[in-house]
Amino acid sequence: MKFCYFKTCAVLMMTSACLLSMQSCKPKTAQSAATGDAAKSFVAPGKYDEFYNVVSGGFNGQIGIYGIPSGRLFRIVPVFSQSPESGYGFSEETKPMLNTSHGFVPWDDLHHIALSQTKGEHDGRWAFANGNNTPRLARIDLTTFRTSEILEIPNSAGNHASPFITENSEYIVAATRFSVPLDDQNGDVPINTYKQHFKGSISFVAINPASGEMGIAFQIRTPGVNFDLSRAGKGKSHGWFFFSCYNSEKANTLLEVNASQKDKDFVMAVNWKKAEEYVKSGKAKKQAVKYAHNVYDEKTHTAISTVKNEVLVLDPADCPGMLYLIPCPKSPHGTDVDPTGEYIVASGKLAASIPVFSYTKIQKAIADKAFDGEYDGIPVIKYEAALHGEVTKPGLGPLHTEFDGKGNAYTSMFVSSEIVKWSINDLKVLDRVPTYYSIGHLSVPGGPTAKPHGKYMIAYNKITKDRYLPTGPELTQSAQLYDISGEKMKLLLDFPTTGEPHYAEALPASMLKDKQKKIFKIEENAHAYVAKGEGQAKVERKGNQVHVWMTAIRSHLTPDNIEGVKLGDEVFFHITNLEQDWDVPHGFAIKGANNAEILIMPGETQTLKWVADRTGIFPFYCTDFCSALHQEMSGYLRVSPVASNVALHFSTGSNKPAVTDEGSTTTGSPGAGTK
Ligand code: K7E
Ligand code: CUA
Repeated sequence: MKFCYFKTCAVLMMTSACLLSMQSCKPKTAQSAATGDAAKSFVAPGKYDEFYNVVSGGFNGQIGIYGIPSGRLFRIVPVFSQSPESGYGFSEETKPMLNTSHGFVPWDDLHHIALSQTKGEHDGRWAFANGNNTPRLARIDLTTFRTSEILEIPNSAGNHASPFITENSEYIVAATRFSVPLDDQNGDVPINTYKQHFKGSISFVAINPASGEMGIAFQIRTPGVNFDLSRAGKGKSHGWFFFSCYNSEKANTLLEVNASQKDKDFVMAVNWKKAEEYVKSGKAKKQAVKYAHNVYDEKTHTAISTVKNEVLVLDPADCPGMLYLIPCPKSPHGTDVDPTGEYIVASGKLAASIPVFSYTKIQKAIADKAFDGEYDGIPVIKYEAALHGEVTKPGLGPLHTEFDGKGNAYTSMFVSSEIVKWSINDLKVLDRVPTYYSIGHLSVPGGPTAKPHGKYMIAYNKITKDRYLPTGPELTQSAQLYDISGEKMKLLLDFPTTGEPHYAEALPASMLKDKQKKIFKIEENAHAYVAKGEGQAKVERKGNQVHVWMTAIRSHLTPDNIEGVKLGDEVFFHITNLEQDWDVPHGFAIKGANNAEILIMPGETQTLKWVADRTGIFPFYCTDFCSALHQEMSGYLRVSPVASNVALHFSTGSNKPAVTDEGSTTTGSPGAGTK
């Protein structure tokens, strides 16, 4: 790791080694600037935070829910990854959530959050997130903080420019990071035929306004560039989407060098209202594909995975006026639209300035045909014709920009490790603060909406180094909270995060806190194996499967003695939590289970599969300390040899001897029940 030192006011005094290597630079002010202003981030014991902060977990495939301004962690929501804490992805009911066309994929790399919007403002209904590796989108219900739905994206490889959302949640988008041969073609081609065979793809995923359910409305086939990030237009630019693309060189090796050859890459402007018209008029062609769509049903407490076989595809060659390219220096990363919808800020990682484009000028350039030729048949708008202006000398390695709704923009600078505040109107730099270290995304609550909630800004840093007590080679990830209510930005707090945070969105606590689901009503439980009372508890054999309808209530499991299971049997423990009080989950675990515990919420049924791999006695127990007699909340399962004639038998509270298939009782000595 190379370091360079600079004063925060003299950004240009960077060594060229630092710039070339794109490594982080350590601000010289590191210690002195980190005094903080603890009072402003202090939330007294028993008091609530002002904002819920929904934070991507990066390569842990989860989402973290934090309070702002305290930085306290409230919940980890498993999305693309199995969770041993809740049993998500381990229980029989939730395994289908992780089904894909590749089979069961229990992990992904989650980068971006999009909160649902109505009229350009947060509406507090759903959070959406992208799976970057095996391309997927997820929807999280903000009344349960659980993953409700996962949709796989075909014709994609690396779902990075995703899931950005339109101002009325009409669509979220999913644009491929890696161009690849299309799914219905033989992809077994030489890699050096990239230019010929590799294509890009942007999916428009429609959101059902009532249920939130996702469906791929159409895809747009694009040149074989790499899509990085995106934002929807809003207000006057509603109906448009803006995507940053790099690798306009279409390089397929040593991208570090070969995809940075050209002076400019592109921002792709997509007129999606026009695309909708083309779909309506029959311009879209059907393509055979295969992708999974997984939906969790809160009534049956079970997910169903459906495999779909078709997408509608628009070819830009058939759809004039749908796509335009705007030249953008150099390897743009974030593309962000200001609250008014007029300005589009593109952050070129290797650029010395930040170009700000004007929606009005883009429209005029299109009307005037102010083009600089074409790229793969798509008109390229003249840079100057689209440009509002450039922020000059902002810092090094601009990545992402957020807004405060007061005419200011805040851009994260990866290389120079700082946040730069500038004025959208005159493009003047107003303030800069160091970050510790190498900031990636930044987030202002409501920052990507038409009405930012302002007040705070959170930096999500890529490198932690000396900020916390060290923990061996792997250090915690780190976020920092800044006060942006005044003219100058002020650092308030460092707080660690789980996974690698990329983007996050925060919304006022008042939008969510009073509509949280507290229990599932037991009378509405439509699970196929529910036991709505202890009287319905039972054990049944179907071939080598044994199904246990078990109930859990403080402080016993029913049944708690089970005999007659044979070696090799697959035992399905279907456990219904009979509690109807908030905050009383029960857990379930059994020795030797090849998965995890399951945690069952009040009124819910969940299933743990367990295979009897040896004979003997196996204790099972509740894993969540639920009452003073939690330790007593347990039971025993007996496994007998295959040839044994111990009859299937279960009980709670009675202590009768086991029965053989012939009806006589066994005495319990080893080998009992055999003749
Ligand atoms: Cu949104 Cu982190 Cu994937 Cu920038 S990316 S940092
Ligand atoms: Cu139920 Cu511990």
